Amino acid sequence: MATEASFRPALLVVDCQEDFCPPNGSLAVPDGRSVAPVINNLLSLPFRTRIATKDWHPRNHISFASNHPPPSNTPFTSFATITNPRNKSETVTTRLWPDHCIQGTPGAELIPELDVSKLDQVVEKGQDPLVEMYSAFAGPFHDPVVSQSGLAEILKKGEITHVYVVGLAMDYCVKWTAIDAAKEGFKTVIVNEGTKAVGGEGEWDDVVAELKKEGVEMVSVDGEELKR
Ligand code: VGL
Ligand code: ZN
Repeated sequence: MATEASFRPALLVVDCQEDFCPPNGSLAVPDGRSVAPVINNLLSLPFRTRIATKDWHPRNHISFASNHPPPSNTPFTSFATITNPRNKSETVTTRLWPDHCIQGTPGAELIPELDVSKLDQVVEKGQDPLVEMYSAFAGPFHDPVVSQSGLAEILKKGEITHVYVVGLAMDYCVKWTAIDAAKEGFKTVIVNEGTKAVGGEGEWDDVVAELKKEGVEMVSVDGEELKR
């Protein structure tokens, strides 16, 4: 009897958009554009499906500091409270950012260095003005309806077993997408060279430790020891 475990991998390319890249991105991740050649190499491998995500906010999005009154409206350092629209007693505190990835603007475009011809699908997220959504699967509330992208269903329909995550930013959308992928039951792996952090290298080790606790594995494309 054959007893091989099945291996049906998917590649998730998270938020490789102009606003997350130098030199002009409003929320540029240091060295963010450098993930493109690594991701293009991965895109040519035999994944069952290759899906890009786009942060896709309306102008009035709650994560934009510009939509909040002073004094608590400083990008990067101020926070806001957001409420589950279906359960007002469920709230989370979330960081405020410069305006970024506004639907239909140049900043929301995928970067031209990315080989989009190899993508099977693009999933947009973060459209609800009242909900922050780092994970490409769902918003921060444990709610079966609020801010669900449908990504889990797409992967399950494709009988995906393993999810490889790359893109921007390691400490926000890559992290929460990977954590949700693991929670959905996929064996989840982040490719080290395919991601960069908004916070730079400072908290990198903390993020990796948190991911490990959630069952997410880090791998390196060149097989060298992961020391960053
Ligand atoms: C992201 C901050 C705000 C990300 C998105 O893609 O990591 N970070 N929105
Ligand atoms: Zn965003």
